Amino acid sequence: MSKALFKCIDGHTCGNPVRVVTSSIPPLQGASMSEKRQHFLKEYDWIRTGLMFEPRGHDMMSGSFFFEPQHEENDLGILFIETSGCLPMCGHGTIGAITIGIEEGLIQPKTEGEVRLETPAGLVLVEYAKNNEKVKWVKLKNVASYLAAQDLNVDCPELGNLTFDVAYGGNFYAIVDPQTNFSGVQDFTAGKLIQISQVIRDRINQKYPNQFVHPEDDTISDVSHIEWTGTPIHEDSDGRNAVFYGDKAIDRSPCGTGTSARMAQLYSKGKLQLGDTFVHESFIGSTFEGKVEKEIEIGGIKGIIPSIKGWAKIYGYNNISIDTEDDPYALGFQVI
Ligand code: PYC
Repeated sequence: MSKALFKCIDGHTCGNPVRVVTSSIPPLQGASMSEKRQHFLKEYDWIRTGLMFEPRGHDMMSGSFFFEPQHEENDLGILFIETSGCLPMCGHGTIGAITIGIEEGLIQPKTEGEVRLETPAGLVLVEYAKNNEKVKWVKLKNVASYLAAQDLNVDCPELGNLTFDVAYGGNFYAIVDPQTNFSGVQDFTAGKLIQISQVIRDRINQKYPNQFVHPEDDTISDVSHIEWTGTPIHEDSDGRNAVFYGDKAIDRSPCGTGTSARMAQLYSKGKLQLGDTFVHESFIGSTFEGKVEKEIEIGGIKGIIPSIKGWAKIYGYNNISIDTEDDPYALGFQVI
């Protein structure tokens, strides 16, 4: 490899970036998207860092590649690439990638209005609606989501002792609700939340080693995201969150896997019921509509299938090169 060229379609889902890479797709091996994810991380991670990190990306950058499905009844496989690695599942990434894929003719679903999507975290059933050539909304029925642990605690710089729950919604989230030492996201800047999240994520994983492991796929483990909650901006929202991910990012969207984890937590605590909707606000005030679709059991734990509905917009077409011979920053860098 000296100069690799990647055609990309750029967009955003409720404010958070999505970059679908449509050329130079790596020839991944594996019998599932989870196995392909492992192959990518071993052999092709330079593509992720080159396209997601600065100078071609930024702290929040997030993208994906499409693959042929493993099972013929499905429409598509997807691999998420992010500043944080390759997430097993990404909700805003799915809404953005489906919007881009349908509007640009990259996806031809077997049934109009539905996409059966193989993700590394499992099968995700997607619905979408169009208005002429534009996708109006995308709704995904996410993977099984559940409350993994509750009432844990961590010593947080500046704030002191914090109590939190851990829930899974495609990634493991430490969810910090308002309490004596944390009044809620409405009273914090994104910069401050990033600063303290960087420290407590490490402390949580050190204090609770091997405690958060997916019951059906042990390649999915540990708290990767911190979800801070608080008072919504709009009166018709049910909740607001700021999700910290990667090394320096606060999600600009309400976070699909974070909203799924939040609904699983609230369901388990009796604060949401089967069929309830949950309008979740991001740090910038954009919203996803969540719904508790189904109750399920996973690894002996009661959980839910949540759905997440949101919108995305395309804003650009990019031909990006990664020149490892000539560019000292070919593989990208982060300023933390
Ligand atoms: O929407 O699931 C999501 C997500 C994960 C990280 C950023 N967004």
